Amino acid sequence: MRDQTNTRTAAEALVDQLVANGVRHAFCVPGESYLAVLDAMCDRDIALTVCRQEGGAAMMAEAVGKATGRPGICFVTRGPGATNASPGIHIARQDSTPMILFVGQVARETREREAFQEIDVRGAFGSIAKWATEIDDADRLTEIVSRAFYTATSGRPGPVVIGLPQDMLTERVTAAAIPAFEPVDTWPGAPEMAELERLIAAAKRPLLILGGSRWTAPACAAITKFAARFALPVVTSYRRGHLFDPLHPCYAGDLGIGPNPKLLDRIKSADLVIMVGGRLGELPSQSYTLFDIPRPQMPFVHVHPGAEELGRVYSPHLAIHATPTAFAAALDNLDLKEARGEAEAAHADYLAWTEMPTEQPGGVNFGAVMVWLREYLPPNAILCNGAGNYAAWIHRFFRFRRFGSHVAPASGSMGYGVPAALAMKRLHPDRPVVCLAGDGDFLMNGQEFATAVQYGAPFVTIIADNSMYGTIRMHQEREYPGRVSATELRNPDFPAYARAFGGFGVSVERTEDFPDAFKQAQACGKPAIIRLAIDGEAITPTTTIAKIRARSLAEKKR
Ligand SMILES: Cc1ncc(C[n+]2csc(CCOP(=O)(O)OP(=O)(O)O)c2C)c(N)n1
Repeated sequence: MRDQTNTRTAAEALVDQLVANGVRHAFCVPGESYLAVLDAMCDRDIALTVCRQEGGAAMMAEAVGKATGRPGICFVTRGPGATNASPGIHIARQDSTPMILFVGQVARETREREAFQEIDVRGAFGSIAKWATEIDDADRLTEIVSRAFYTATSGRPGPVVIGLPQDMLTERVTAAAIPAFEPVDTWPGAPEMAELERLIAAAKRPLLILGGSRWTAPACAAITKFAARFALPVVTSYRRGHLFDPLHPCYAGDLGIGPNPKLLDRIKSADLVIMVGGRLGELPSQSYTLFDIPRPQMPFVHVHPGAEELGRVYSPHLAIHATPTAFAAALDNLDLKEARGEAEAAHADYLAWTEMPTEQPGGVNFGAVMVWLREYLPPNAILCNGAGNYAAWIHRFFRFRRFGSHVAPASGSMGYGVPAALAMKRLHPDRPVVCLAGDGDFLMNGQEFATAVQYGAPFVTIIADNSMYGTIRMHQEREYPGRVSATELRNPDFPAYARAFGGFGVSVERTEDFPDAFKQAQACGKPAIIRLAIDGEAITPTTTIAKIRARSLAEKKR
């Protein structure tokens, strides 16, 4: 509460500064360590979502950072709260997402006694956060929070973690608020763009790969215009499918797990690859086999907002230190009269690979479900998911038509879909939001279904229930055929779970029953769970457990 002296507590100054920086949503699990912040939230214009576990809260903040390009905000308490939040920090780091995690900390005079739940914020988060610090002096709070916004968003974005000693938060401060930050753009230089022009003009089979963060809808539109001018095939990197309309005639496909073999051939035979925004990490690079390291076999242009990423793994023929937004805007000036790529053939390959669902064992064909959803959902729908083999059907058969319509962890963390879907529904109450989850995946943060009910956030969760940690079982059958260990699951009755939490639940045993179930789930106006009975044999869109096992056994006999 404000006193008569016109000073604010450090906690009030902190919340004011969040508001000044455009923060409208924050996610938390409360703790006695930061009561002063919770109190300051009472009279300020921030929608605070109270969650059931810090992992969920941190993933919600990460999802907001991913979707908006501005730091997602999360508050947790010291030791157990902070460590519970760590998966969100790891995702933000690997996915280059701006976020700020505030950790209520023990009082300064008890520090380093291993006081109750004390955590060394700098030590614990030093290697996974972009910056981890603690505010020791209340008078420097606004300076440090301002820096956190710049650090989280500049260059290659990432997570910042800030410890807030409990006694510091109630000190009175006179420091004025620091003006709102704006992310800093890095523009490509004229010599680099001239060299890019020369490389494209000389190429017969150039292609673009889009990935990473620091994109906007106008940047995606500028890239689309550029690709269309020169018929350049455009590939999207793992979990970045929303950067390019898959029905645009230049779209060549998704480069992630289980990509179209024809797409891989096309990339391998390209005579110029231009990677914009992403890192070409382990999954899109097909376990670092697609391009030679350190020097790719074909002319390779890497455009990245983080100077330290250029030359880190791949030694590019041309490095362009620029944000995707600035790079895309600069493309209009390229003068390339003759250049033509092979977009038409690439797009035909993409459509052929994704048009029809593959045959699957069992009553529910998840590919057919995804095809139905892609036709039924409007382009502004947002899909969220975590990790598991079920996601292979999303990547292959769904079509993300708009920037920001897919929110999923490129870092492959399970448990992400429910928190992300809730965060998206809080941000965009008018847009349809669908969470896709595996049975294992869902229960990693399934408790946040209660948060969805509490806030009346009616998104639909579709659980592909195959009663196992399918991805790991698949690897198990490849490496140790027939020796099933720690991958079987006995699941709860998911529709009953939904109802017990105050939501809607239904189980679908046959593909043809899915459309009605989905329409009912959408119409009920509550958070909903549709459980799909997926046959355990249907392990990927193209193979079965039995086939993988038989092949591995045959190979081992040789
Ligand atoms: C937090 C986390 N823990 C463990 C893993 C390793 N992992 C990847 S996929 C997977 C199994 C996923 O099972 P499920 O959600 O049921 O989906 P399925 O693969 O069966 O479709 C596991 C355990 C992970 N990626 N993330």
